[in-house]
Amino acid sequence: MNAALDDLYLVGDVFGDLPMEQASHVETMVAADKELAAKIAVMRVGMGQGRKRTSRGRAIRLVGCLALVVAGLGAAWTAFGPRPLLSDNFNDGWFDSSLWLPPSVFSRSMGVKEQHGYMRLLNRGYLVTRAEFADPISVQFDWSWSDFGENPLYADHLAVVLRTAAEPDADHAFEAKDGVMVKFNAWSGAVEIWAQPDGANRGSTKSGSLKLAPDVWHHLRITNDGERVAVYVTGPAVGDHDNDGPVLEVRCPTAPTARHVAIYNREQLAAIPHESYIDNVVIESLGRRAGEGGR
Ligand SMILES: [Ca+2]
Ligand SMILES: [Ca+2]
Repeated sequence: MNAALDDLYLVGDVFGDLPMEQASHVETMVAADKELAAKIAVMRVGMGQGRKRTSRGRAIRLVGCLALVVAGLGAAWTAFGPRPLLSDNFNDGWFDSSLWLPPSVFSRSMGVKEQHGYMRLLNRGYLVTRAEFADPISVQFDWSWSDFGENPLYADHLAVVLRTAAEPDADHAFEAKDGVMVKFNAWSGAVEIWAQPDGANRGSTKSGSLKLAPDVWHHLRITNDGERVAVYVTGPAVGDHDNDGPVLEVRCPTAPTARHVAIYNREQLAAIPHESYIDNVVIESLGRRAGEGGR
């Protein structure tokens, strides 16, 4: 029996409409379940101990039933509505090879590993979706980085690359060779967007506009409606930004390209390693055409 029917059953009981056998069943359930007892007590108080059959009581009852039916429909929509294209909370300790590709370039210093409920990226560790995603999409997840150095210059950088084949370029510090790259730079406290085919900078926030402190979680969301790419940051990093608006939005029309999504962090510099943690990745279709907005 689903929650909505349960509630309708209880409404019937509150108004004394149930046949004796069902009313007895409700009383047995209520006696055995404190939570249910509290719920039905609230309903009885709310209905004015409403076992009297007045027209006002019937009207209240009707409104109550309608509210419960609407709530039931809402729950059904949540359960059966659109699903994310990809979702991973990294909680089972197994690198899900049905969702993610192995890194195409690997050295002993680089790492990508699911552990302790997160995905750990070490020294240009690449996390790459197995699937390719057509625009428009949104990508969101939680990010925290570790500060291993005594020198703030060695803060981590996190890159999120859309529309990419996710091939690291050995000639350019293993950055992705193609795509639209959103880089979160914890040293400069800024977000930058770089895009192929010319590799040009398409826009940056002001230096110091985002206080991307280590060892705290920042929630990052990037929308790509096929025409514009927008970046949203929530959490302690936001500084002076309005939480509801993008920290950066640039024009970046769709071009024919591969369509993987890649997330990677900074390479090892001198003896200083770089480590980032990722959690709760969700990729969704925005379900609208290009030019209709990215939220
Ligand atoms: Ca897993
Ligand atoms: Ca997790």
